[in-house]
Amino acid sequence: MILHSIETKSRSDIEEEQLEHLKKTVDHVFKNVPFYRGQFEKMDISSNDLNRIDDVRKLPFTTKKDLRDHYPFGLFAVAQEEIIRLHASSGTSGKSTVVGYTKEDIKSWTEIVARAIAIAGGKKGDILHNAYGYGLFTGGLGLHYGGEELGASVIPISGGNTDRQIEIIQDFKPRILCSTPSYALNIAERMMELGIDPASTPLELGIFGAEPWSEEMRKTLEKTFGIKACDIYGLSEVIGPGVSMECHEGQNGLHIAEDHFLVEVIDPATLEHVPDGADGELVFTSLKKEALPIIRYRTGDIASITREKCSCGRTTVRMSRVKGRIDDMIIVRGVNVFPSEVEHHLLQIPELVPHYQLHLHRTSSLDTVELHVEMTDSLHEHTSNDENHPLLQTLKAEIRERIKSFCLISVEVKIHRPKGIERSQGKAVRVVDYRKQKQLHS
Ligand code: DLL
Repeated sequence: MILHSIETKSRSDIEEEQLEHLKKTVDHVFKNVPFYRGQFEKMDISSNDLNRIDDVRKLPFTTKKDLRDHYPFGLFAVAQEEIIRLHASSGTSGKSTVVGYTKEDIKSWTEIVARAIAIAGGKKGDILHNAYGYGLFTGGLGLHYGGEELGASVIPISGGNTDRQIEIIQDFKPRILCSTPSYALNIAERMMELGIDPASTPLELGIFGAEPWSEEMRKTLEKTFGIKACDIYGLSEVIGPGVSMECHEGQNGLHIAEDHFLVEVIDPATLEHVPDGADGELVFTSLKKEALPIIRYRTGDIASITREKCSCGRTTVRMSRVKGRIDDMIIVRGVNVFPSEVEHHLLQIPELVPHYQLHLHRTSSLDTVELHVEMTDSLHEHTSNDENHPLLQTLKAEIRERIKSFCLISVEVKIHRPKGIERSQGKAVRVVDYRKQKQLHS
């Protein structure tokens, strides 16, 4: 295992390097981005006020709204002819956010992702099946360039056309599968339908991310494919995949590429910092980006961080799995729940397959939650397609009880027959909010 120099530095050395690049980034945006210049002038702050890394707290936050307000290129810090790539994230409401990269940015990102794949246990000579979507989404091209840089043979299959994916996996014998965890499950399920045991493929490693997933989902994927599954995190506004990556040795938190990104964790309500180990909203500042440097970007993602050295030997800050996005948090009568927490408990029920959705409704002034789950083939056979079968009634009650006691919310359970819940080709849709749709239509 070859570690990058940043990965084993002492905390003070890491912070010294970060401070130097933070100052440069602040000067860069002050000079080239009117939005930031305006903010800094209003707050009477410049890079001269940054004497230690914690002084980043003196700087203003950037939000998704700021990016949208300057759609498409308003926050870019270089001339258009310096931009060699554009990506965009779709977003469910409003305009998408557009991100740009200079030649140097693409070089950095490529190196970051190559490192990430290596952290997960990938190496030169591996065949890498890249089922992240190619296009404006950063997943496909991000993993593609990183894989090539590492010296892997990249199969640029993109998402969708699952039968073709399976044929390629069987014929090309990749060691690494890159996709969203929900799409990996979809591939496994289709393999089983075709009479192929997913564990019989040569796959040894899954690099899964781009959506929240639970520890139970990891176990399911590892068992089904007979692989090690590692979590990759990133977001287009910060760079794309590779902002952090879980190591295959520890599988205990994701190592942040601290030479490129400075992380903070805040309470999203008070905007105050929370201590290490406590959940809060992740905030990132880019340290080396040219085209779209970003200052204290509020990701909306909930996780915690630790600065403890990892068993793999790396000293870089690790973040926990992302529990979910603040926007996806379900609030029912004062109780907050993330879909990933519901997933964690659902996946412990052997009669269910790992596909589910939460539907939110509003009846008069009360919010209600329907939990849609799907039974296994064998339960379906057992219950002979009878919705009122006592086994299904018992299962419903068990699910309701379990969610009530662990997640503290009451849900109405709907059990679907096999394949009754829509499968994802990319990011899974876990929450469908009919409350908003109602409001839109009324
Ligand atoms: O999803 C980048 C990516 C591609 C990451 C491939 C990993 C693999 P966006 O489309 O901009 O970028 O979406 C970013 O996805 O703010 C999180 O809410 C969510 N997300 C990304 N990775 C994870 C993860 C890509 N490992 C948004 N766990 C982020 C949980 C994740 N959520």
